[in-house]
Amino acid sequence: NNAFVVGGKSFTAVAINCAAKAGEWIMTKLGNYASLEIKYSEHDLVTEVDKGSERLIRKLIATHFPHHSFLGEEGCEPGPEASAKALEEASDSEYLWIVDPIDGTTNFVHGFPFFCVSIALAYRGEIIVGVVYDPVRDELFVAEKGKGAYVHGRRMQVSEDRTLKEGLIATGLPAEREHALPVNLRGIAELASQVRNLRVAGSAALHLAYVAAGRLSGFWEIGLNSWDMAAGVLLIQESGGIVTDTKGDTYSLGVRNVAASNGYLHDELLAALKKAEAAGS
Ligand code: 2AM
Ligand code: CA
Ligand code: CA
Ligand code: CA
Repeated sequence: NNAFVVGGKSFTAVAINCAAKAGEWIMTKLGNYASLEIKYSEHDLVTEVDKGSERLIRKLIATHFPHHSFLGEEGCEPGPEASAKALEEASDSEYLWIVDPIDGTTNFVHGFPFFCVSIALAYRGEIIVGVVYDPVRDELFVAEKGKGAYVHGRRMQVSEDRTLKEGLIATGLPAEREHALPVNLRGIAELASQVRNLRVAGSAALHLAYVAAGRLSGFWEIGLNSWDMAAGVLLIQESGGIVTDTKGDTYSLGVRNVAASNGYLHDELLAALKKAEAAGS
């Protein structure tokens, strides 16, 4: 009895196939996308490549698993309220695919080679498959609940950096500039003095995959959506790391402010974020 195979079809194989096909197509459009639209604010971009990638993934999943539910970024109205509502509406699904067709659209638009496709499958609200594919480097990160996480077919393990002082930590600048940005800038100011160095590379899903792979010691970001994190969270959990919200509460699909790490320096990361939060009040 294999929880990842139903009716002879492997969820993971379909997720990998979708990510690979979408990623390959995205690369043909790098540097020559046709239309750029602004969604919610001037920091929130979408191209026809985001939409086409989502359409491709959605169709492929539907041919294999017609009764599964689907939550994709580009199928949602923009803005935090609409995405929270879409997740809420999808939350009683048995099987729910959670898809970000391009994570790092701003990078894609500028030709900065750090973006990915993120595909997760949740069963009754629990993430059971997570796939992040970086088409630039042809790196495929795959996790199955309880079965470990792999990159290039090799088992992943989080880093062994014990303290923030030895840590390479990443974050993202929130699209919402009025409230979330100042909060995160205080976090950056606090962390910058404590860590070995900080990175802000523009793809939450790929940052999470890098924590899983031991390339980053930790990551936090404010105001994310389920599709940015779902696959990456399982990658980290299956690589020995920890994911919570920025207050230290257990991760669930509705979390928007995320803190992820190798586990060793998690408390130190949370303490720094708490200090930054207090500094603003
Ligand atoms: P995207 O490229 O799929 O939009 C960078 O800090 C991270 O923030 C990326 O993962 C990016 O995902 C996400 N992001 C970009 N615009 C956003 C918005 N308006 N609301 C929430 N997250 C956003
Ligand atoms: Ca987006
Ligand atoms: Ca995203
Ligand atoms: Ca996206």
